[in-house]
Amino acid sequence: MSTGSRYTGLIEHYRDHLPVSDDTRVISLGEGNTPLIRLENIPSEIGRDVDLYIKYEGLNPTGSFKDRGMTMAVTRAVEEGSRAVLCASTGNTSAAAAAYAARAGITAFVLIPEGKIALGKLAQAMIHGAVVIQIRGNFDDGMRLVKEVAEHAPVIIVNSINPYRLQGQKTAAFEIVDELGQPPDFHCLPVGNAGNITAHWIGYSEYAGMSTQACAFCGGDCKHPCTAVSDKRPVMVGYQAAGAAPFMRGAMVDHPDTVATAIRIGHPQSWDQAWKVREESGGWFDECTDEEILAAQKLLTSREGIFCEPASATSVAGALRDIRAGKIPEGSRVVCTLTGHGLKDPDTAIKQCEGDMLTVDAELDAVKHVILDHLA
Ligand code: AN7
Repeated sequence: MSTGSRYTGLIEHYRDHLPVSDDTRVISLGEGNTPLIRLENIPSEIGRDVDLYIKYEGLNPTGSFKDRGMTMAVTRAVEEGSRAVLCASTGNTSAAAAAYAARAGITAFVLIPEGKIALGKLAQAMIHGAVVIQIRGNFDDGMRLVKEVAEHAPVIIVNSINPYRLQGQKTAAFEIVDELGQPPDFHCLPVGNAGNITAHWIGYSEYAGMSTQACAFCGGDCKHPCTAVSDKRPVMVGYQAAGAAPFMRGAMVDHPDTVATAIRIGHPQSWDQAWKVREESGGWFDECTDEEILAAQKLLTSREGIFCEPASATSVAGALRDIRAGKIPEGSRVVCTLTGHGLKDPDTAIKQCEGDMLTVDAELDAVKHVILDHLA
């Protein structure tokens, strides 16, 4: 069905690439179609000639990339007649599940690690009416429980072990190729469960395979860039928080810890797939300390006006280090995914800048002095 020029979400937009039929009732909040922003200040500040883009996934309806997978997973859950979905979450998956379940008129059950999810995400899960179950344990405990309980209750798991999640998320790669006309040389992502890096690889691979065929959208009679892409795919680079870096350790981590609570994950669900992505793309994994992550978050907000949550800044922290080191060479075109919006975690942002706030009397002189001193 044509909807004119109104953008109505990624399932409608990439319908031919996704597991839906003409009869499918699509559960959408207009997700996808997020900005690809070229960084203007940071590359010259670090003195490297790179073409560096941010894929700002924080601008999805619930503020993270999870919406891409959730529109697909909830659409299919509803199509299969399910009345409830279930997930474990470090926060963003629960926010997305809660919103899309509300939209669909079904129930979302979400398991979250007690005290370890950012305030905005908790607010979202609660206000959308999800049944929020805090567990005295971490995300990995929650994931284990979700798998167990789903065998005893009529619920569909909407974590990224649900294959429809990755199908939805692969569209981020489509958007990047559609916009740039070809894939970037390097694509850098934060890695937790490694679902998203896997999904991007699926997307890039599908588009590359299409390069010699007629355009899947119109049969070949259009200017759609998918007719023109080379069969090139990017080098995929995954960055983890140092306290939660099983891909660096080469083994599961039992007590993950990091300020980037979204990726406080020690037992990644897409372990094998992510190693395959690394191998097939010629990429690598690396880790960033909490200090590096927060510094990158601050750099993006203060130099480029882009506010992401700490986990998301991991991609930029790692990429900038690898660009400086020449591992990502000058002249490269690089995309970093910023997975979630900065407003998800206001506490961490404010804590970073606490000393910066001034309090003065409500008088002209006081305010004037601050401004003139500052500009002096
Ligand atoms: C902002 O919400 O796992 O490597 O339960 O929220 O695909 O797991 C979140 C993951 C990166 C990692 N950035 O992505 C959850 C959850 C943000 C995130 C990741 C997450 P994957």
